[in-house]
Amino acid sequence: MQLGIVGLPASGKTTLFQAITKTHLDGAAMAKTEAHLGVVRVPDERLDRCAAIFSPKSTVHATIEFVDVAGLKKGASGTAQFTTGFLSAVKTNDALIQVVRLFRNDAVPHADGNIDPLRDVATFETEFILADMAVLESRIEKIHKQLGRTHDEQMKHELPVLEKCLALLHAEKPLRNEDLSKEELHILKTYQLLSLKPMLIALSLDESQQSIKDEEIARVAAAKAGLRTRVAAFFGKIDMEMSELSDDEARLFMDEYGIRESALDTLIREAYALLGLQSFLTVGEEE
Ligand SMILES: Nc1nc2c(ncn2[C@@H]2O[C@H](COP(=O)(O)OP(=O)(O)OP(=O)(O)O)[C@@H](O)[C@H]2O)c(=O)[nH]1
Ligand SMILES: [Mg+2]
Repeated sequence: MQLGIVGLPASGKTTLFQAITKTHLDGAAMAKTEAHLGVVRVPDERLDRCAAIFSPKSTVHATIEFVDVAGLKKGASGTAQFTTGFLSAVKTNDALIQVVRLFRNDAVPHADGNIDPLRDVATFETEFILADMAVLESRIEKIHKQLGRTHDEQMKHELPVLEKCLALLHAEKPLRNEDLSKEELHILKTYQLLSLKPMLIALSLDESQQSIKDEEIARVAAAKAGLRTRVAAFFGKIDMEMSELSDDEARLFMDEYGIRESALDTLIREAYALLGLQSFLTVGEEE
C-alpha cells in the first residue's frame, strides 16, 4: 500500500513524514523538490505475540510506503497549482493524506495569511476537481470524435459514466464520496482520477492545541467527511521528537503530554478503515 502525503506549502507534511518514517532530513534534503519515500512496518501487537509463541525463523510485518510529495506551489494567478511532478507522483498512490495546518508558527507564516482549515481543504479540492475535469473532458471529446467515425461498443459503454462523473465535478463534488458501482469504478480506473482517491484529512496541531483537537476534527468532519473521506489529527512536532526516542521513553513522553496515540498509529488505523483493509495473520515454522 502506498500513501501520498499532500497538502499546501508549509502545512507540516515533511514533519509528519519524518515522524512516521523515523528519518531525519537535513535542510538541503528538506528543500529538495522531489518526493521523499519511506517504508514503514505496520506495528501489530498480535503479530508480536504470535512471534513470541511460535518463534518462527522470521517475522514479517505488513509494510506501508509513505511518499512526501512536494509540488503544490502558488501559481502566477495566485491560485495553487499542481505541477506535473506532483500529478505523476500521486497518480499511483492508493490513498492520500492531506495535511492541513492548524498549528501557529509566526516564523513560518501561512501563505494565505491566516489559519483556516476548511478554506485550505477547499483550495486543494478545487485543484483535484479541475485536474480531473481536464482528463475527463479530453477523453469525452475523443470518444465523441471516434464514435462519429466508427462504432465502438466499449466507448459507447464508457461515455455515460464519464459524462456522469464530469457533471458531478461541475457540481464541485469530489468523486471519492460518490456511491459509484463496481462497473463504473472499473471504467474509471484507467484514468487515475485524483478526486476519486480515498482521502484522509490530517489536521496538524501544535502541542498547545490539545484541548481543541476533538472539536476541530468534528468541525472539519461535519463539512468534509464522506464515503471515502475521513478526518484525523496529529501533533507533528511532538511526534517528530518522539520518533527519536526508544519505545519506553516514547510512552513516557506521550503520557506526559496526554497523547493517546502516535501519528503513525493514527494514520495506519485510518488508512485501513478508509481502504476497507483487514489484516490476517499466518503462522508457520519458517515465517
Ligand atoms: N510550531 C510548530 N511548528 C511546526 C509544526 N509542524 C511543523 N512546523 C514547522 O512548520 C514549518 C513547515 O513544516 P514542514 O513539515 O516543512 O511543512 P511542509 O508541508 O513539508 O512544507 P513544504 O514542503 O515547504 O510545503 C517548519 O519550519 C516546521 O518546523 C508544529 O506542530 N508546531
Ligand atoms: Mg516538505
